Amino acid sequence: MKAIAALALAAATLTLSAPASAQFAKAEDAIKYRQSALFVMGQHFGRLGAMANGRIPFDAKAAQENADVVAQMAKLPWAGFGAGTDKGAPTKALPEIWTEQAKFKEHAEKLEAESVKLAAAAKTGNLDNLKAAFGATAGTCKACHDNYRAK
Ligand code: ASC
Repeated sequence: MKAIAALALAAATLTLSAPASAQFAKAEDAIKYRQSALFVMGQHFGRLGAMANGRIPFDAKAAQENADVVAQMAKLPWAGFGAGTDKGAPTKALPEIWTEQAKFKEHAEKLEAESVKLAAAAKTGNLDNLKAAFGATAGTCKACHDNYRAK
């Protein structure tokens, strides 16, 4: 009994501490999860873009906060692209995501890496640094969308 209780506790701890490898009850949940993560990331990324493109004044503190959220959110969507989640809810995800998994993963990792650099750039408080890192990060969004998202 003790061993079973210990195992159950270990499993619960793992689940609670690893949201990025969340298991989903059904494909629809995985699809909603990845779309939600990408949507939240896009909202925060958009605020950085507004500063980088001069549509709103540069606010170093806000930039840092938004970039930190982007860097965190960038880790999440990928758990929602598991096997069998190509359908189950409306989605623009293309079949190539599942037939070219290694390439798709490379795209995901590029976004994650650039968003970490973006957060570091935002911490410098320098608008030019932010602009450069924003452009590099946006390039990774676009590359993946061009290849793996329906128009
Ligand atoms: C954004 C956003 C994207 C990317 C992409 C970059 O702000 O929501 O998906 O930038 O448009 O090309």
